[in-house]
Amino acid sequence: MIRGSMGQPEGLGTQAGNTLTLQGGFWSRQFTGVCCTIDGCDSETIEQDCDSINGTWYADTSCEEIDCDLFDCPDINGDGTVNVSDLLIVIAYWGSPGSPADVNEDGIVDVSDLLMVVGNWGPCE
Ligand SMILES: [Ca+2]
Ligand SMILES: [Ca+2]
Repeated sequence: MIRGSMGQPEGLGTQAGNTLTLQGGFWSRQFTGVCCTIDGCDSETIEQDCDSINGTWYADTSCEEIDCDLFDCPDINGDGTVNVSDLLIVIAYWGSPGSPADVNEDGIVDVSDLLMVVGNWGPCE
């Protein structure tokens, strides 16, 4: 098993699209996601590389489709701080599609959005 020694525990965050395939006896890595960091969006990354630079990785998308600024500061109610108010909005819209609480813009409010709020706790810069 390649995975499991670093990064988030299984079941937390986005694990979809992680692709390690055995081809012709060699492990080949497929670049099927993008990585949002405080510096912006990196295209053609894999999850492990993104984890190593403390980025947030998204499968099967492109930098054109993702707004990384929101990832740096998921301030849902726009008061300049990520705090319990934003957390409560995520909980209030849990499972809802098309909500402003869908901070990672994957179409649903779920644990990924919750983790982004918790992981960016505090004033926006
Ligand atoms: Ca806020
Ligand atoms: Ca989401």
